[in-house]
Amino acid sequence: MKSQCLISFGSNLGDRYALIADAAKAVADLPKVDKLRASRLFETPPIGGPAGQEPFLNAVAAFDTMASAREILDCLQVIETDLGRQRRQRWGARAIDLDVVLHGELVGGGTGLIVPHPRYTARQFVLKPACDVAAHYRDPRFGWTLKRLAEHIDQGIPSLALVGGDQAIREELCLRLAAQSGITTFAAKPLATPMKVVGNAPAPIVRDRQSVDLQPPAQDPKSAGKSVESIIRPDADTGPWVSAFMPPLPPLDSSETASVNVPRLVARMQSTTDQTRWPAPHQMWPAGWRWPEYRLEIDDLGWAVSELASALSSMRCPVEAVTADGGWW
Ligand code: A4P
Ligand code: MG
Repeated sequence: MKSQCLISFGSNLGDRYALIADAAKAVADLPKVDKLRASRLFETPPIGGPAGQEPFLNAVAAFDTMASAREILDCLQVIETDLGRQRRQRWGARAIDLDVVLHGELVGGGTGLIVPHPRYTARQFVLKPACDVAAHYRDPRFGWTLKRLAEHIDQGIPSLALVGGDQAIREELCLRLAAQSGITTFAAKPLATPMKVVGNAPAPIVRDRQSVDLQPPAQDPKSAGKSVESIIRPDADTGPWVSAFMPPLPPLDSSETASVNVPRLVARMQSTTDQTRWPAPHQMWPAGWRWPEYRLEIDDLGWAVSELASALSSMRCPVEAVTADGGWW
């Protein structure tokens, strides 16, 4: 079956223009790649990874293919090697990085492959180029077009709601983020109304959304900015935030989705080890979810904290076009 495939290019080492152009030519020449369209080239500051890296050139390409995602990744890795890619350090400077972002309706992958790419939803250096050539492609997990996703990430405040894992780990991540990066975090959702005992059973908990989640700031947001809070009440000056719980989400068709107290992404936590690195897709992405996701591995909490901070940075990083069109290759 023919699939629409989206791949990303990144280079911040060596002759970036030549490397990225050679990579695009090599992909377009693959026997099962049809009608390749490249985005413009963009320059972006490095997000995450070791300090002192040069800026990236980033781009994407969309094409039709009869090849599986695995076959495409295998080909991309051969091209990376041919162009001199050396893997010294995760997120280290690289001559060329080629990732599979989307492959038709595929959700999952296998050993060494996850599609959709687990981090692309937060990255304007992927989403902005993608709007050049694949604005209408949809993420198969939550059904949004890439154009809508790019606009959504650009609205409100860069923010993530942690889900999955256990509450203690979510709170630990929030504490470390607040301490290490000064990011505003919201730790635990309080109950709006204390439980009342009726006979032997607790009465249902009534949550008043207006008063619990949307109330205006009761204190100077700047003093709240560096601490772990218990309810979500940022204002436009608060800066990026992370919550250890899922706040109520507005209807998808309402303008409230752009609000400062609505998380841009749900960060779904995945506890993995080398033995269980690639769990079944249904474990990663339960059905029925309609909000855009970021997949976060939490087997190394130190790494997870830096990845969350990087995800927030990548939502608003400068992404400047350096070519007028996609003809650079
Ligand atoms: N892998 C799993 N799924 C995929 C997929 N969908 N596409 C595996 C490609 N590879 C996938 O990748 C590590 C392993 O991921 C591979 O062995 C592959 O089997 P890698 O390319 O060897 O190493 P990496 O790129 O350092 O790691 P990672 O975690 O993939 O990094 P990312 O997420 O690609 O981020 N800032 C800017 N401005 N521009 C960038 O392009 N890129 C990164 C790297 C960080 N900061 C950046 C940029
Ligand atoms: Mg990669």
